[in-house]
Amino acid sequence: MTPRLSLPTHTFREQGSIPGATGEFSRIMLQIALGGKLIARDLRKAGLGQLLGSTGLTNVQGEEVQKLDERANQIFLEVFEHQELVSTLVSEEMEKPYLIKEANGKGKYAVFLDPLDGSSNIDVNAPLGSIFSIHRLPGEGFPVSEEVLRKKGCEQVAAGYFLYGASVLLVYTCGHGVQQFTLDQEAGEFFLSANNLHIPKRGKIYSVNEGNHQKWSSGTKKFLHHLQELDSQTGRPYSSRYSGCFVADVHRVLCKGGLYMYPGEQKKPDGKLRLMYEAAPLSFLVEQAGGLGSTGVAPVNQVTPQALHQRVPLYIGSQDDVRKAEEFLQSESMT
Ligand code: AFP
Repeated sequence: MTPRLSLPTHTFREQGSIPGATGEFSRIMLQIALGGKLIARDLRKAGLGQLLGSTGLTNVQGEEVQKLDERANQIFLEVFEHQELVSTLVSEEMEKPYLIKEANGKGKYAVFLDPLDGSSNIDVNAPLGSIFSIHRLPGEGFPVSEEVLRKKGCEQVAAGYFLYGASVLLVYTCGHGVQQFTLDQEAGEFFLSANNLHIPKRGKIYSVNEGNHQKWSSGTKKFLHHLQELDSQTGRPYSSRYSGCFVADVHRVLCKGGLYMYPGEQKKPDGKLRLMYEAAPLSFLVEQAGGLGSTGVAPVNQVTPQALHQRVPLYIGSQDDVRKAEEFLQSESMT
């Protein structure tokens, strides 16, 4: 039986194959992995302690903060506290960038986080995720201003997610393909469970909250109608799957093909998903697997952020399916 490849072994082996690699990325990945393990541990026993329910607070997004949202954010703050590589954390749960004291502004990297994605699933034991994106900062000892942090998705050095489901998965890319690791809870370690994930060029699944149908543009409505038409030659109608957790729905289309969308709406033209720590990291990862991440009119990772918590409309998944969505949306914008 081939020995299982642990995350530390895999990252150190990868590092050896990248010219000039210093091992810094490996160290950051292992710290992120520790964050995922600690969150998975708390989720497993959330119903047994005082971790379910709301804090009664609202975050910068104006959304109600669940106790586990706050706990997940705190875990990542603690994981990155005693190190000097990462100088800054940007999180869905914090309005301002968090400067890590020990790094004293000298860290070369910034980590962008959605510490717990799918919060509406917490109290019903449905899938949850964490999303991370790593950017290289321009040199050491500079003031970490918001302007410096507003970097395009195409500048990410790594991105990925944890999926807290029947198994706990870590799926990430550092620009050399997409790897999937599964947590062996007894061993307390992630082991490689899928190498170089590749998304099918086209699928038969779409993920969207159809309850918002009346709020969509005519182009979006026409696209959904297209997916639902009876046409066996093009494998339509597609099946609808929507979990309420972006990570879980994107993982499904990554494995099986299809697309996830959170369209813009008449009163919310930018939709709901945040660019820097939701849409951009998963677009980077999906593109590394041969798929696409689009705002409907442009690649997500070519968008220049105007604000750290900026939202974007999102169509992400198989190349042919995202391109078809763009056709419907762009034909509408020309009318
Ligand atoms: P929460 O983390 O606030 O539950 O938002 C989850 C999310 O960002 C994404 O994970 C889901 O796909 C989407 O929002 C669900 O939003 P709707 O409930 O509006 O469909």
